[in-house]
Amino acid sequence: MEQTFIMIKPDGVQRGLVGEIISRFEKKGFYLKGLKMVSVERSFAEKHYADLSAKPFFAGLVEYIISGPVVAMVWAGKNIVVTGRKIIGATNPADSAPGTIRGDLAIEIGRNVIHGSDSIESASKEIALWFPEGVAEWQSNLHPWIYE
Ligand code: RTP
Repeated sequence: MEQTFIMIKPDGVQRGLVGEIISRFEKKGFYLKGLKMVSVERSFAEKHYADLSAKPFFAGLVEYIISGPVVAMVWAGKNIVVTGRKIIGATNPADSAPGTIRGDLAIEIGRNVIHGSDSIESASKEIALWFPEGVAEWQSNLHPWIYE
């Protein structure tokens, strides 16, 4: 089953949106395989966003991610990488459709409450980075009611 890495950013945690965000993924039928709250070091945040290191917003992005605890998760389900990005909405909340997490819950690109892996390859890299200990092997017993 496909997996993705989802992170609730510090603004999402501080604003009390953890339950709301988890609920959206659960209600869709995806299942939670790993979950932890962590405060990351600067070097770790820089590693996670290494692909963006040349961008002008990189320093501000790193400050944002280390500004408070984040909730790191692994979610599983059919096409979860692409579908998860749809649930999350466009990077800039100003362009995110209503009904998406960012469309409903955020205003600015630099405070867009959530991260989701953008490909299967980055999902596996990010899961390995954030969950070096691995995640529990289990499958929801709702499986036959969600998948034919
Ligand atoms: P994410 O990685 O957080 O899921 O976001 P994304 O793929 O939708 O967007 P990406 O281009 O990878 O950017 C990562 C995060 O950097 C911040 N950002 N700020 N100020 C800016 O112009 C700007 N552009 C991007 C956002 O927090 C974005 O989610």
